[in-house]
Amino acid sequence: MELASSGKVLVGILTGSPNDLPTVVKVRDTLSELGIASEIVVASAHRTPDKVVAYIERAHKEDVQVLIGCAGMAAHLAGVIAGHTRLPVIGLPLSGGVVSGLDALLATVQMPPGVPVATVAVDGAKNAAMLAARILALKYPEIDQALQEAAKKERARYELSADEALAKLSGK
Ligand code: C2R
Repeated sequence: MELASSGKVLVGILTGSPNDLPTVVKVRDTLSELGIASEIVVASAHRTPDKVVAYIERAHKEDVQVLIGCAGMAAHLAGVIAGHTRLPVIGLPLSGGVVSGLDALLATVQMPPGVPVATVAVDGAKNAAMLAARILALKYPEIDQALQEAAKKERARYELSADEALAKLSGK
């Protein structure tokens, strides 16, 4: 059985601008916490369309399993990726611009029937990673295990009393 922990890149993250990286790096960090190797490539469907297509071709050859397209404003990147692959594509709309990400949200989510992009919240880097992990968990039992551990940790935060949680927040 193939192991996710072999270090092979399973998730390809494309983002439309180097300026997006402070948010997009959180996708990689969350995946890494779950033991999932990923790579970030800066490529734009508008500015460097050939680079987007070349990356998707490489991702197919290298057996990358999930692609994430991150972009702000007129965010066509995730949709263009979805048009070039049958891999699952997650769209991460980014804030910025005159309407704070609403433009990117609509451009990413409103795909024509037959070309789905699973769109997460504006700047929802963590959920983009968690959704990729849930897809991968169907194939890799150790990712399913990591997701169960993460959910256990999350629940533990809710078992603290309000005073304990306040003390934790103030670093006591
Ligand atoms: P700059 O800050 O580089 O001018 O980019 C980027 O994701 C970024 O949020 C401004 C915004 O334009 C976005 N962008 C897209 C695409 N390429 C770049 N929406 C695309 O291909 O969809």
